[in-house]
Amino acid sequence: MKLERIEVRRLTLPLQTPFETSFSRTEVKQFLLVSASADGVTGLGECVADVDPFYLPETNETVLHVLRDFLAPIALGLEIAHPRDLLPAFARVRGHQMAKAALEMAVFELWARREREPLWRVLGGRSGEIQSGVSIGLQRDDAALVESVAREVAAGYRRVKIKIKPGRDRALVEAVRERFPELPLMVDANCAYTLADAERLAELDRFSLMMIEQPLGWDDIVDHAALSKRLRTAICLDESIHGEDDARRALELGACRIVNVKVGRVGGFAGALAVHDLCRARGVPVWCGGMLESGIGRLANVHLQTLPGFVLPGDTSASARYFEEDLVDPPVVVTPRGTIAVPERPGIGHDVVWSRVERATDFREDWRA
Ligand code: OSB
Ligand code: MG
Repeated sequence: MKLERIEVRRLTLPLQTPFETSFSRTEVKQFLLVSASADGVTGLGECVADVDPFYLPETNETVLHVLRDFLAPIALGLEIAHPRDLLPAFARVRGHQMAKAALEMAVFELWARREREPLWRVLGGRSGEIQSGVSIGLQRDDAALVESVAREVAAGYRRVKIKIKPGRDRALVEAVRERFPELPLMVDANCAYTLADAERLAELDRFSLMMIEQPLGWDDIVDHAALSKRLRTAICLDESIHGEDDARRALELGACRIVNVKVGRVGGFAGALAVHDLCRARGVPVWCGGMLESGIGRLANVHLQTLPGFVLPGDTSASARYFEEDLVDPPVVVTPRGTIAVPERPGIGHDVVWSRVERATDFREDWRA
């Protein structure tokens, strides 16, 4: 297959409620959507970069630059025998995983549509349903957080993740635990601590958390290995894992016992599959993270989670928690049992509502072979 055209759009969607973490507060979702076309078929890939470099170094602007000047020319010149060829073809470009992923995911989706197969089949997954969890941002106070948790538990979610930061950790976890003693619960610090906080983090050990996600630096592995020796709670890495090599190093050094797989952070589906396979071979559980994606990226995550190593519920939850009107029809919904049905139709498997995509678009550019 030869690509004929690659298009990038920038979209803005208001969020139902602001999402606050230790590093940022997001009120509107602004993101790039990549389309790849060949043989009259188009596939879509949603980019997880943001306007600012506060989660990881890439931004919408750096993604646009790297796509236009480096990745699109490589992809347009390539004879694609399978979409897994793209990640190695991009290897000369160092880093820029989110840019690589957005284009690679578009090609995977195009491939699935051309083959008239749901994406999960191309990825080597299965049909059925996946287990759904939620990520709850920092709230006004502990009472508001407990209320939010209660709402999600009542909706059926299988596990709850809450965001913490220094000064907003122990008391908040204690308040949630008191009300929900048996709830599968975890925390995410988004890099807000240092090794000097080890004792404070060890105080969380008594709350039977499933894991603590990314307590230390975004590019750190060594300090996490040291911290891990001082905690009973399992460490899960998010920001630190940019591909298979990072996952291997982290596991070899004992920096984590669980890995959060985000397709956009590891350069695309090929990177996600490689991390998944490595962890599975070593008996390490993985789960799929989220980046407040629209239905397009959200469904891509649903398909990925049908692979057998995804043994823990991820952060993929219902569209309605984020957007009044999603870009896909039907939107992503969660059953009262906390599961999401895996689509059976080609590609991501739900219709894209192009009128909504158009309305949300404020910039577009395309490149041809
Ligand atoms: O650390 O997992 C994270 C959102 C944006 C950036 C980083 C993270 C998150 C989330 C939300 O936790 C997951 C979601 O609901 O999509
Ligand atoms: Mg995280």
